[in-house]
Amino acid sequence: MDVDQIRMALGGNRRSLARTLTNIENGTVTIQQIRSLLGDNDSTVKSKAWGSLAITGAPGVGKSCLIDKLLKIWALQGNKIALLAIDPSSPRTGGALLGDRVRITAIDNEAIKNQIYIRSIATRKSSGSVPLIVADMIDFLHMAKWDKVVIETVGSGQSEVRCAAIADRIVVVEGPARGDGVQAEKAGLLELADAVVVNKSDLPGASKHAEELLESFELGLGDVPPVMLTSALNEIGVDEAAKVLIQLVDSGRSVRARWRERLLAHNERKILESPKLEEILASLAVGSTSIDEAVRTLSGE
Ligand SMILES: Nc1nc2c(ncn2[C@@H]2O[C@H](COP(=O)(O)OP(=O)(O)OP(=O)(O)O)[C@@H](O)[C@H]2O)c(=O)[nH]1
Ligand SMILES: [Mg+2]
Repeated sequence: MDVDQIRMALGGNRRSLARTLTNIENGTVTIQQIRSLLGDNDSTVKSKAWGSLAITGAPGVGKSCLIDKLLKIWALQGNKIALLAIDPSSPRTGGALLGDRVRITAIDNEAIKNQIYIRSIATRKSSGSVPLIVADMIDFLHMAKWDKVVIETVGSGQSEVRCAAIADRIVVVEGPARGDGVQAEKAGLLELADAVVVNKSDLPGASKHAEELLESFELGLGDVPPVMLTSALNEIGVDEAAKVLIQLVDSGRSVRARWRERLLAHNERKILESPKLEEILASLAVGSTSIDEAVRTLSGE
């Protein structure tokens, strides 16, 4: 562990920050090691304001475009914001690298570029549990005084949903209605939403979809999250969304679902990071152990 590098990162050096985050991503340093080095035992004050906000939704709904506008507004208000863009190089999203299709232009703005930090996470390279790597990166960014961390993640697939569940708040971005109502496949993600943004309001079907979403939330249990309409492209509704999102409160409705995802993520880490994993996989492959036995061994029973 490079102690000087960590101290420089915490002191505001961006190159050291990038390197430390890479080490966390590769598993060569853990957040526990960093905390014990600093004599810090997670004394983060739990305030009502969020420290991390996940922005999630299907590929192409306009998450990056919307985030670019939100970062600009929040930075101009004096916030320091880091963006962690997860899995932008996934084959599913057509291999569009961060900034490839939609550049985050907020960092080109001289007035605010020192208040914005952008980092992408290539999950395919990771051998550990991605959601918890993201959690550790958020922790380190907070330690380095990046008070607000925004996470962009595609909202399909278990690992991505779990990445979103790591954040203090979850915003689901949707597009205009495709005439198929609110799909069951999306219900799981919407269950986690503290707010929903229907983007591309310049296209037909957006307000209809916002109404459909409100109706389905009203049919469900608990409080109804804010549902907002934006056109990130034409910068319509974005100021209002920025205002609601920066002070977004935890919807009581999503708390249990979020803890379920976190519990599963921790369980996954236990398995993926077990020193016995390879050995157990080999035994399972040749049939010399049962799955029940393997689970018992991995959970240390
Ligand atoms: N008409 C319209 N197009 C938009 C709007 N917002 C974004 N787009 C376009 O939608 C496309 C996808 O935008 P992105 O911001 O890359 O979407 P994304 O959700 O980040 O996509 P992935 O990261 O690949 O999941 C781009 O061509 C944008 O220009 C909008 O409000 N209206
Ligand atoms: Mg994107």
